[in-house]
Amino acid sequence: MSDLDRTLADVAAAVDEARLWRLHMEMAAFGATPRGGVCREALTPEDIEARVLMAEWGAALGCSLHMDELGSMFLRREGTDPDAPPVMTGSHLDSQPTGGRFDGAYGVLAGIEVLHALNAAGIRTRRPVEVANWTNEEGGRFTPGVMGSQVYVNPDELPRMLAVRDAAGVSIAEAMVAVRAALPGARPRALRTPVHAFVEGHIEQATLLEESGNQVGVVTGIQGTRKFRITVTGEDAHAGTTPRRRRRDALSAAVAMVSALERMAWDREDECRFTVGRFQAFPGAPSVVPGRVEFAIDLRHPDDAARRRIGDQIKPICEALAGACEVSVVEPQAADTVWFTGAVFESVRASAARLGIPHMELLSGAGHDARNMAAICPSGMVFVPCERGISHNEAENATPADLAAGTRVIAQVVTELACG
Ligand code: HGY
Ligand code: MN
Ligand code: MN
Repeated sequence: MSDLDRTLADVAAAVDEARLWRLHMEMAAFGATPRGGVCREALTPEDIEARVLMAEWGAALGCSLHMDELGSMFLRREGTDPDAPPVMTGSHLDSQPTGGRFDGAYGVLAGIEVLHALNAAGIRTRRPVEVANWTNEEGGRFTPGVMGSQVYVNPDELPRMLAVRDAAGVSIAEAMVAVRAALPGARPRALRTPVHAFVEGHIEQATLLEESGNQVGVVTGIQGTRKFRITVTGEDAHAGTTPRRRRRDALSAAVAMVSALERMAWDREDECRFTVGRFQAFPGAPSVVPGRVEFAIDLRHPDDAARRRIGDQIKPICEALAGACEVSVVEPQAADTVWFTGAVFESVRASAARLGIPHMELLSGAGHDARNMAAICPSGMVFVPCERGISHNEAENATPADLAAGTRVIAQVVTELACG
């Protein structure tokens, strides 16, 4: 057995299933909801509490804490070569408003468990190892999502993102004041600081692993996405006195748009993912004809041409059905399908095989920070099953054994690439 093989065996053996589960349960306390999920939206007090706990865990493990201008955090374990770009793992601690205990948190906590395992096995890597917590992956409070990693690789987007405001009118720049105050020991991290490789652990959020009896997913890529924000503007009017012929009813027009768009996006293969996840009528009073409707479209498809064809029809269909109203269609975010190839993908696949863990290759339907990191370094993902594929739902669940199996793979990938 070579020295590296022995080191990889040691770090995987040092992953502690019970400790990893405890990390999850401690983290899940922040933003815990009565139905067993979490509401820990980006830069809220609950998110800040989670960040402080992550920083405390990192300090106890001998790591330094770094933070960039959008609040993404990096726990850094030094290697023998401090100038070498780090091998990075991690994900996000923010959640959807009715999120689960594992979406995002798993990737961060698996990274922290890797730090424990490296320390327990007494392994010195050449490259530094870093565990990331990317700001605002979910995009519920501040849109768009996957924001922290997007700004990290595209620093010129920082001013636009700092100015993004939530529904209460609070900007990210304003919310960041409390984050910095809570993490005074964080050292500044320049955006787009070089990274040698990035591997992200995540629950699958679908059922392929569970249905096939596999414990680890070797992720081949992330399907492309287009996000739209539609505003329909009519005129508030009295529900009792305004005849139909004089109405500029924004709700009636918006409902016709959504129905027509759903028909347009319907595909026999059930590959297209067309979602209207937010639909708000204003002023929202029962006896007022709505003068304004805002709704969001989340369009995803693995085939770039199909997504382009479907997405390009959205604006014309909305305009054709606006009637007496005006309609605006903006597209704040779009990303093509990204394919994971190269060192990280190969290392994930080799590690699952080496550890004898039942595994399969699969494409991610969900978006992740690894999509953005693939623009600056070899990137990849390790999936673990979640119960019945349920996610973005408080009932989200996973098993300690599956979480640990994925973490053993992440530990070997990080160690192999950091020793190289
Ligand atoms: O929406 C997504 O794909 C991710 O879970 N935020
Ligand atoms: Mn996620
Ligand atoms: Mn999510």
